[in-house]
Amino acid sequence: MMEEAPKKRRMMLIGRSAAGKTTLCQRINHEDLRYHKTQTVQIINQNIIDTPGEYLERFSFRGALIVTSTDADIIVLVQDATEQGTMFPPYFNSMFAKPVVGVVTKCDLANQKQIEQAGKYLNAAGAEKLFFVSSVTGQGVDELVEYLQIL
Ligand SMILES: Nc1nc2c(ncn2[C@@H]2O[C@H](COP(=O)(O)OP(=O)(O)OP(=O)(O)O)[C@@H](O)[C@H]2O)c(=O)[nH]1
Ligand SMILES: [Mg+2]
Repeated sequence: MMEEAPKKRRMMLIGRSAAGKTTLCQRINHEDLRYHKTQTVQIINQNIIDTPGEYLERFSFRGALIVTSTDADIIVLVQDATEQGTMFPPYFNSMFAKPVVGVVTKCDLANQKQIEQAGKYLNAAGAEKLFFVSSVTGQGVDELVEYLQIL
């Protein structure tokens, strides 16, 4: 029998525009942080699926999100700590037949109350575990990567 190298797990990032999905990818991959708007689904290093915010914001893209999620092992909901409100409806996790975790981004810009509120939105959306990160300072990113086992 042929031995196969252990397959890397693949995560899919979902969150509204400017939530910090692409910047988190850059931080995870130790790249320079530079802003560019994500226009279409991007597969990065085989282990991360980065999606444009529009896939969450526009209801007509929901089907595309579900189809894309079949290529992922784990779904990561990304919520900006400084955002008022959320785009994630309650039980959003039930759209996917995959484990769903939540990441609160931009913790470097937010106060404790904002960070807690963002976590509540993600819990309501069905995230089974939460991570609190800043892609600028690197806070929380190693813990996330270790949990996801994507590297
Ligand atoms: N201070 C701070 N800024 C961040 C953080 N994460 C992202 N940003 C900034 O937020 C802006 C949007 O970040 P992106 O990562 O491009 O957002 P996105 O979720 O990929 O957005 P779309 O591609 O439009 O869906 C950029 O200017 C980032 O520099 C963070 O943790 N801290
Ligand atoms: Mg992006």
